[in-house]
Amino acid sequence: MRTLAIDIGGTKIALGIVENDELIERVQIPTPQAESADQFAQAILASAAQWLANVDNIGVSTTGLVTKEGISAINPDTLAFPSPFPLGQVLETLTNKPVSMLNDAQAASWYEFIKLDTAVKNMAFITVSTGVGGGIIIGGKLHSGQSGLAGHVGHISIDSQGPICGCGQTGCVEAIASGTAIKKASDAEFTSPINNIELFEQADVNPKAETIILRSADAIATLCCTLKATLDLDVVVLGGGVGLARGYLDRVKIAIQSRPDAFQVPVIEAVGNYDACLLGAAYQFKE
Ligand code: BMX
Ligand code: ZN
Repeated sequence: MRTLAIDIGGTKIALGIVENDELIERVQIPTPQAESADQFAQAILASAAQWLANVDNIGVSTTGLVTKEGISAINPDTLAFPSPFPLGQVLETLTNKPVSMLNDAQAASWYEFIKLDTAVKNMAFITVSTGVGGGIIIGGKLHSGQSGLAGHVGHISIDSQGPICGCGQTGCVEAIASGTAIKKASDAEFTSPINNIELFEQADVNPKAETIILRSADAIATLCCTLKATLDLDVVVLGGGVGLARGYLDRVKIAIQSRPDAFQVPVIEAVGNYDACLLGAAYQFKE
C-alpha cells in the first residue's frame, strides 16, 4: 500500500509517500492562507502531482477540529479556516482516492502508540509547535470524543491571570507555551527581534532567553501532571518543533520532578521525530 500523507500545520504543510511503514519521499511548503477548501486543496495537490497516479489512498493530519463537515479552528490565530472547510471531500473529488482525516496531534498519538512498548495502554502525545496540540490513547484506543475535540489539551487553562488565548479563554497552555507564545514573549523582551531557533541557541548565555523557554516548559510540565491526574497516563510523548528543540524535554522533566509523587509521569521524545504528525497521517490506514 502506498499512501500520500499530508500534515497541515499552522506554519507549514509536509507531504510525503509512506510505503511499507516508511516515509520514502518528503516535501514541505509554507501553509497558504485558507481562503476556501478548493483553493487550499489545489495548492496542496500541486506539490503532490508527481506522486498522485501511484498512490492508493490519502491520509491527512491537520491542525484544527476535524468533524464530518470539515475542519474548523479552535484557535483561529494559529490558522483561520473559513466555514465550511470540507477539505477531505474536496480532496476526494479532485483525486478520486479514498481520503481519511484526523486532527494532527490525534493522528500522531496513534502512530506513536503503535511504536511503543505493548505494556502501555494509556498515553498522550503533546506537540509544542505553532500551537500546543494533543492526542489521547485510552485502553489502547484513540479517544477523540463524539465531536472530535478530545485531546485539545493546549486549551486547558492553567493561569486565570495569564495571556488571552486565540480560542477565547484566558491562560491556556497554548497561550503560554506554544512557539507562537514564545515568539511573542521574546519580541516583548528583546529590542532586536530574534527567532525561536536563535532564542534556544542563546539560552545557555542569556538568562532572559532561558526564562522564556522555562516558562513554556513549566506550562507543559503542569499539563503533563494534570493529564496524569485526570487519566493516569503510563507515558507522555512529546513532539513538535519546540517540543523537540535541544534541551526542552530535559527542562520539562526537571519541572515535573518538583511536583508531588502522585503526578509523576515519564515523558519521552516522539520516535516519529518532527514527522510524527505526517507518519500519523498515513497510519490512519493501519488499524
Ligand atoms: C491548536 C489547534 C489544534 C492543533 C494545535 C497544534 C487550531 C487551528 N488548531 O491548538 O487543533 O492540534 O493547535 O497545531 O485551532 P500546530 O499547527 O501547532 O501543529
Ligand atoms: Zn485556548
